[in-house]
Amino acid sequence: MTAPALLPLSGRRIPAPSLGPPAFPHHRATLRLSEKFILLLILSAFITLCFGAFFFLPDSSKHKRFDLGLEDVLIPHVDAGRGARDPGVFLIHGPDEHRHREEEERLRNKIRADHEKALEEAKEKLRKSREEIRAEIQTEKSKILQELKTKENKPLPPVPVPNLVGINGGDPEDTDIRKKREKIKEMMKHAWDNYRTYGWGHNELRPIARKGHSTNIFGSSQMGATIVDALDTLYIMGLHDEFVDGQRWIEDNLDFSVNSEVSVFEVNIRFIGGLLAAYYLSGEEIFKVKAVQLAEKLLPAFNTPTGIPWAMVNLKSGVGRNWGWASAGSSILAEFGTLHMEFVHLSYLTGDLVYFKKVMHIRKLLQKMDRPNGLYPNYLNPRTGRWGQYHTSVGGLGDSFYEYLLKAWLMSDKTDHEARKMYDDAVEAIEKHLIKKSRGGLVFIGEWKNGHLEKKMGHLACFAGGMFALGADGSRKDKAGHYLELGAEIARTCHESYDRTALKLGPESFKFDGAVEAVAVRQAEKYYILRPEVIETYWYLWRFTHDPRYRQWGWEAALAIEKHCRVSGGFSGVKDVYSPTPTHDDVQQSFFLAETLKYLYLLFSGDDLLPLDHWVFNTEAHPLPVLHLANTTLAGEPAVR
Ligand code: DMJ
Repeated sequence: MTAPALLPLSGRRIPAPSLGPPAFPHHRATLRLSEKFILLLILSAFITLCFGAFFFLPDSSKHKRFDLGLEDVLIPHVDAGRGARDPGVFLIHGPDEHRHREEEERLRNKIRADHEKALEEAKEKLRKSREEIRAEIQTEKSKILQELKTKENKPLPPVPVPNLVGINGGDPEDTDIRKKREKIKEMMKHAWDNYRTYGWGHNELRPIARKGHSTNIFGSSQMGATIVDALDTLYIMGLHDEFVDGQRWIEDNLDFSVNSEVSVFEVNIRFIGGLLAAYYLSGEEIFKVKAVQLAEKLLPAFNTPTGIPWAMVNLKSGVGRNWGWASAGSSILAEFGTLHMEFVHLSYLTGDLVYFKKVMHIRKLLQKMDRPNGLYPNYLNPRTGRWGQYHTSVGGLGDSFYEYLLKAWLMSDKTDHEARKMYDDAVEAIEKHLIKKSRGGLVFIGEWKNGHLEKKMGHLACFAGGMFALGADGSRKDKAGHYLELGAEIARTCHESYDRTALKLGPESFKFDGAVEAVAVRQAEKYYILRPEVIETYWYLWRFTHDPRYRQWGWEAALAIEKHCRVSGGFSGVKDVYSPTPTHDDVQQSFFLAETLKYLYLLFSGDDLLPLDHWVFNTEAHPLPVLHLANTTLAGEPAVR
């Protein structure tokens, strides 16, 4: 080996002395030590430099370092209220300044301590040989694998099954209604059979291309989203061969040890919700086991400084991150706020409080936060725990957070009073600031954006008609009649949005602007992708009022879907509901089988099928039984079984 040239800090190369054979026996070791010493020197110089830059640069330069990923820690605080520098950021006001300065100081100390720890660890590593390091990694790997194996094989504790009332039946006496229900079942068969033939195992179906389809919410692997999402609909419709077929696929193929980055929210509502409902309805253990395996894979998403989960998580590595489009690296209210029902059931079924604690932590954190006008903004930064853009909506980005507050209360057999209070407070603020009546007398829910009300309502927001009706009983000051009426008004508005189109199907979003009422204006808002929300609201209103108009409106929607969305290879969304000749988007969404067809089927069934005092539907229409949690306030204690 030739002795290397040494590189001093000045950069001038000093030739290594050419002394022939080593002058002393530890020459190789000495050289390795020198290399380590230099490496250490460079490392410490770099860290000192970073500290220097952080502490001695003027304040403004610190605030600009967004690209270092410290933006959330360093968002500037100003007294002047919103909008002064970045209209998208909800700023902190004067009285809180002291608290925030302390918070900054605490964060700075934490960063300093982390750096010192990292330096120590680096020094420690340098002291070890390559073989030692390799062995350490190997041991760590086997330990994790062993832990995983033990977890996967661990039998779940036996739990008393809650009272499962009305999982079959609902046969209508009226022949006409019976026929309608049969027709919906036939539509389900058509959707399922074509998926079975052309898309089996894929997440969704392209009914025209007749092949599988997927989107980034499901990650990169084939997780059979349609199978899992459709199981409980198959079950309640009595399609048992199809149900068993789906069950076999899940037993043999559904594997969560995949290197795939999925949406925590979507996987929770469709997969965990779907598996739990299938378990409760059928009693087949496999669904419970799979639900728990998947839930364990989602847990690393909660490893953020605040405990507000990332929007996405890699199922294999556990690495999480947020959507690139979300304001200032934020998590989304409707995503991290729509985990509660499933996670409470997971704790109930496993006896492991970890799930319950995660969602209660989110709730507690939200309770502590300031809410402008009593409204919850849609964006919350999981690093800093501060609101992002000041945008509130009962449609996309916000919707199911409110739904889950109400349903947490219902699901706890009305013992979770904290959830009910949060729901009541939120609805009062929504009514005050977001709900308006158009000139033509249509009640709509607008969106609060950057200081003003946008008179625009999304198809997604139409679910709220059903939510208001569901929450009527138990409302404050005995305003049950008022909320039922509000739900009916929203149902009427959403029906108008369908009725004012050529296809009698609702647009993605519609406006209330001058002469324009309940009509989409922009081309990009004219599509219908087989969404359920309007039919969902009809069903809840039907259950609470038995007013025949809801069955009539539901039937109109079913006929329109049959006429314009049905193709020989399944059902497809349409791109423009105002064009009499529909263009298809060639996607059969999994929620069409989970929700749209289920709500239609229930609309033409008797109330004894899945009665609402025993079942609560998650936001993907998966029914979960009410847990009679008497004697517990759900405030951190295990559910009483
Ligand atoms: C479904 O996945 C759920 O209903 C979710 O809460 C909102 N969007 C879709 C259906 O439109």
